[in-house]
Amino acid sequence: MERTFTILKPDCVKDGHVGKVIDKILSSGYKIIGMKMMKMTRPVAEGFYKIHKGKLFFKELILFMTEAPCIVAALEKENAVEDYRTLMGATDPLKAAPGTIRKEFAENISRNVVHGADSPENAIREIAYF
Ligand code: 3AN
Repeated sequence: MERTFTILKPDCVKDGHVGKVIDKILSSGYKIIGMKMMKMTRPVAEGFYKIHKGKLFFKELILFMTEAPCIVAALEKENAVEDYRTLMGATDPLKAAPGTIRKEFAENISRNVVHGADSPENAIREIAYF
């Protein structure tokens, strides 16, 4: 059994999409191993996204991730990481496939509702970080 890590981002919480997104996660076969609501501080957000430090969108990304509470969660199922990337859809919701979380709920590439780990190794690291 594999684990992945997700964040229901501040736009997801503020815009009232949490229930529908969790419903999609559960109906896709995930078991929720752990979940908490938190408001990220700037150091926590910067640490989490440190691979993007120096990119043009970094400052905007940190402001966004700290603007309101989010929900962090560890999810479990077979092939959890890859299947969750599929369930989220492309980073840019305009390019996301029909039926994906981002296609249904995301406004744009900066405010895209969910994060999902991109490898099993990063999933373990990200779960430990939170
Ligand atoms: P994903 O979340 O699909 O793995 P990453 O890891 O490339 O995408 O980017 C992390 C986050 O940074 C995205 N979820 C999005 O909020 C933001 N982001 C990525 N690329 C851009 C961009 N070109 N412009 C603005 N924000 C971006």
